Amino acid sequence: MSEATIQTPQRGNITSVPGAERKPLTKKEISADHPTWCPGCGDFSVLALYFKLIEKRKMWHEKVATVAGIGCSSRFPYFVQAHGAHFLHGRALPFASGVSLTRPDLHLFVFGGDGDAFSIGGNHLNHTARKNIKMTYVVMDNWVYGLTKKQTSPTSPLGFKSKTDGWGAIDQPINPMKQLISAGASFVARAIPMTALVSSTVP
Ligand SMILES: Cc1ncc(C[n+]2csc(CCOP(=O)(O)OP(=O)(O)O)c2C)c(N)n1
Ligand SMILES: [Mg+2]
Repeated sequence: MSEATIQTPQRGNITSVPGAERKPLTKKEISADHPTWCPGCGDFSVLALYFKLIEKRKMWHEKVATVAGIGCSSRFPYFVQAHGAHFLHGRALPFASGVSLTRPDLHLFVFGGDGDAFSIGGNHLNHTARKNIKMTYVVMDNWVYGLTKKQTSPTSPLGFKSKTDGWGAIDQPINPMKQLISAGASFVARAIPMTALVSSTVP
């Protein structure tokens, strides 16, 4: 490793010794603001996995960028130490595409909710998958518009009672996996409670 100045939030500037092995970042070094999610929210598990990933894969602050739209889940960039942007509702993907194309050396993570990804940002989702832009998109799908206090989202199940469907949702929910595969995403995986789309070989 060549000599370089490394910025860490806890330790300030560290000039590395040439040839010295850089230690993986710890959870303490990668965390930023205290998460403001409600107790018990599944979003915490995504954050916990993110910390593990950064540590295990030895990723460095200066090589990671996080981008999000608007929603509870989209507050993710505030909770981690990395380059980050909290952008417009549904517009995280076009913003992130610009980051990816200009900085292909970065590990780019995009975070958002089901409303952000499949509703207001649905069009961008299809085209980003089609273009196979290098990024990891994590959709934290809680089947509802959480931040705005419970409106029906595109993944809300039939009969779901919300502020916009007092008698229960009558529209068939979308199937995110089918949609992303048919749009051309190169890697798609689903877990509870999140849906992850990796649009290229990252990380
Ligand atoms: C252009 C625009 N339209 C509507 C809103 C209001 N709004 C903020 S978050 C949100 C939905 C968030 O739902 P989701 O993406 O599922 O995220 P969650 O809060 O569930 O994590 C809406 C409709 C907004 N901020 N901007
Ligand atoms: Mg949601």
